[in-house]
Amino acid sequence: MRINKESFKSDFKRKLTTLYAESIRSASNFHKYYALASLVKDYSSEKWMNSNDYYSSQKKKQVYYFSMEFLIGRLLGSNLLNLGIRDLCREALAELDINLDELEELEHDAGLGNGGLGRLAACFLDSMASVGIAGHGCGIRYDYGLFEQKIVNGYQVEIPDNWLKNGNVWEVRREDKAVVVKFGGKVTPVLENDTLTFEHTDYEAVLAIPYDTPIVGYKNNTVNTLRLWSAETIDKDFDLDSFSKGEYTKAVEHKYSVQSISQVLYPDDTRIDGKILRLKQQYFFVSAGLQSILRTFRKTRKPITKLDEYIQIQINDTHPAVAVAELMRILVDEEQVSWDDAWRITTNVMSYTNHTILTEALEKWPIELFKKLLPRIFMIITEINERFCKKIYEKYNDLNLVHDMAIVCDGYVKMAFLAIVGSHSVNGVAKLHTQILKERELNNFYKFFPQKFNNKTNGITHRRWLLKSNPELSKLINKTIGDNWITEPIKLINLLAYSKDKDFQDKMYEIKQANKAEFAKYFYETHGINIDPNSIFDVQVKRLHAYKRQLLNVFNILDLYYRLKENPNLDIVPRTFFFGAKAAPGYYLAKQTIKLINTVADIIDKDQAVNNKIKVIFLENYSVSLAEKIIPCADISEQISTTTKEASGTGNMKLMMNGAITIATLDGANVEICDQVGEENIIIFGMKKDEVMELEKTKRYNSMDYYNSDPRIKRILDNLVNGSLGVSPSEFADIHKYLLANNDEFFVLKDFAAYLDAQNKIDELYRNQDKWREMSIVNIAHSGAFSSDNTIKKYARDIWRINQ
Ligand code: 26V
Repeated sequence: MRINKESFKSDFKRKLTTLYAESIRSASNFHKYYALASLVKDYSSEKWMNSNDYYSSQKKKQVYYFSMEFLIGRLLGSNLLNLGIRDLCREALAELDINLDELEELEHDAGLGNGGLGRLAACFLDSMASVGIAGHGCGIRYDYGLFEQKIVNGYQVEIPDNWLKNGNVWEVRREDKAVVVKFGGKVTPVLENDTLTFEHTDYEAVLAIPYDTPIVGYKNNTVNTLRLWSAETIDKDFDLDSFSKGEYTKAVEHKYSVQSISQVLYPDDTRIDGKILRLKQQYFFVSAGLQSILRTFRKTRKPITKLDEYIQIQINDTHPAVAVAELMRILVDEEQVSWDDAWRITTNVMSYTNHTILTEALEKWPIELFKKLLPRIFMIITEINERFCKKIYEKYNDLNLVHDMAIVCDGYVKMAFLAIVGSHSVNGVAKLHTQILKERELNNFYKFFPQKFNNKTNGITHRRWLLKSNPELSKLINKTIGDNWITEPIKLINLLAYSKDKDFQDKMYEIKQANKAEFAKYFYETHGINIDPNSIFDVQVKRLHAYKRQLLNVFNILDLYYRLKENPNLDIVPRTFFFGAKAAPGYYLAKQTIKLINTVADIIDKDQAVNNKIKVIFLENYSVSLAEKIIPCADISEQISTTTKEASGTGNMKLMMNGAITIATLDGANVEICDQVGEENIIIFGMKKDEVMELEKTKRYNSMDYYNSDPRIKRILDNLVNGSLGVSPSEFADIHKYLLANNDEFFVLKDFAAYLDAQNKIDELYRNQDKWREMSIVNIAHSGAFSSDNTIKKYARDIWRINQ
């Protein structure tokens, strides 16, 4: 389809008329946004249809990324960009006196994820489409995404995210493709003519309706599908059975209980709380997804025994791990495939990605709950478990090991073990993380299945995180090294030749300054708060979690504040510290940390003696679209987790790609960033992996020693609880207790001194602008290695075995 400015303008006007019977003059901005987005969807429809036809006629291998979370953000800008018409559209709209940026701002973020894991899924969808892999997403269409965060009196308040209230222009409801998912009930074995079948009765039937969203590849012909499932009652509004018996309340209750399955995203990415609704969500989308995949496969008339040659499923963390048992159920019960054949097919189809080593996040379900909700699935898992345990025993003759590795054990079903046993590939998300999985967390499984384990370091889509979010820098790069980095991001390396080029350095600096000024303007307009664009922008944006150590950052700020109070002439480069972070609603310590950040922000703000040198900004409601605004402004990227705890991190990659200098521990993908840019272009501090592991093992750490020996730490901790922060002395008593009485689980005090040294080094470095800009360019040049295009090609080659 050829689109030019004139055809676009007339298409747009027609869209406004057909949708709303309005002209450009009378339409509201929201109607203009909606009409534009609807038009963009039309423009992609033909390619979408052709991609689907091509996939079915060529019988091409299809990949399905199963994930509870897809943190997509907005789609208008990225779809325009990928269709290659964003500039044309911007100019054409300008001729109609319409500002494209303003319309893009009206789209509500699709926030169907908590953080890194969900955003990774979204980056992978963009990359699969852009490198031309037939790769689709399968998940849940939550009515409410991750809560909206308000800060009231310094505290986080959660507000439901009603993201669908004005409609969702991108999705297509496909009622014709609905499937039924069965919960509960009774399963009875039936032996007839020597064949054993299982009769499932008295179950609750839930209708799963798919909503499809096109995923547009970058300037190619690929449009893949993100299929999200919504739960509805089969009889629409009422449970007719109860209704006809006159039990009206029960009839309506049933409706609400079914709809609750896809109602809301769980906002906690820190602990499992064993809620039955979450297991229901998991089985709901996994079963619906597999049924629809199998239905499409049957149409190809290929033998079911070849399923694994045409279908690959990536299990994103353990949340969809029940897919292993559900595929076995379909193959054995519905397709009458033998157990052994079904098992070969299933393990060839499935692969599992692990995203965390934190034990409190490893999913396990109480047997009783599991059995009641999914009786047939439980039987199948028991069978898988028995066969697996037998093999362990045969190999090692060791019952303790059988106990440690059993999928069903100690009253629980262990989802990670099910995922490992039922997959042909198990991967971690950064080199260090995979190494720790192999050496420690999953060592037993690694020894048993060494060939399954592999690393796939995470990546980010450079199209959203550079090309779209930082257009001026992208233009400068195009002018300097050409634009082939857009399709081959590794080519960004050609910028190395310009790292010392004064002219390039200056232009890059001007762009950073302009981004900062624009952000300051936006922030003033939306919050009435002034930010100095000439200060260093020091940015820590990620979920709030103790292991990510936002506390370390705040403590450095407090120490700096006290030093400035003691010595008002202390020579520092003015700095603005930005925090963006949501805390899980039930995570008390994380919420108190938000209150502490805001308390410190207030104190500094009110203090004339320091407020022209340092400032703290808490970015309310950190989200994908806010990330796109702040990341291009960052001078410093804070990646300061306790080494071994951050599986990879992806914000680290986004920030380096936009020229920020990283201050980091050697954790997750920071290690690989350091390998790429070299130690002289990153600021590394703190304990290394072996030190952390040693301290954890020997339990020799005593946080009190650091309190007693470092007067800076003593001052900060004492002031937390003596009322000097202008709040009640009890306000931060629990943070104090967590660090001292409870011995500081994530070694904040231990790394404190090293972190302060590193921060001072940064202050010095920034003064040497030649060096700083050179470092910044080196970082951008190496960031191409972290494009998710590269990551996804490795998944395709090594795990999905797709020949590109
Ligand atoms: C965990 C849980 C625990 C049970 C309750 C619900 C829930 C929901 C989400 C999660 C996900 C935790 C794992 C996670 O987000 N890992 C992050 O994955 C990123 C992508 O691989 C990686 O960059 C981050 O380092 C890692 O923390």
